[in-house]
Amino acid sequence: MSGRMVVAGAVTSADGRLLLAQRRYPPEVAGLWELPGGKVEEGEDPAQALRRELREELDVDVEVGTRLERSVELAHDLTLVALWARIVGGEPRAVEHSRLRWVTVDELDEMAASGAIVPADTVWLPELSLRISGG
Ligand code: DCM
Repeated sequence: MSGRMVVAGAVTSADGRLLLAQRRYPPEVAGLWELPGGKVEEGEDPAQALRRELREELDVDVEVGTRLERSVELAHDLTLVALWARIVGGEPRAVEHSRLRWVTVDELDEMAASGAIVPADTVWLPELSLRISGG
């Protein structure tokens, strides 16, 4: 792993859904759905960065769990990782995204099949499907 890290949250609900957020920018991915998150800042660990990003983007407090296995090398020397998380305070709202959606595993699969998921985030589909379907 080199360069800076971007951390995304695999935010799950007690009833087995995953929180997806629809991007507004840049044009290549505007309208596509992602695991919300952002760049890890100097002096932060990934969990701290995710808690900060999800407060900024979703207006919620989250408890962060373990890391998903896969990571992705993005352009511009950025490495994208994901952490499991659950909401412990607040109701999520789309502060920076166009919309938010809680999806079931079937809905996630359909969205992926129709190309609605941000390309980088598709590496996590197997892990996400296993977890949110109760595996
Ligand atoms: N990114 C991604 N998938 C995510 C979150 C971020 O591919 N779930 C990418 C998009 C940008 C970079 O990481 O290239 C920085 O994200 P942002 O623009 O949200 O700060």
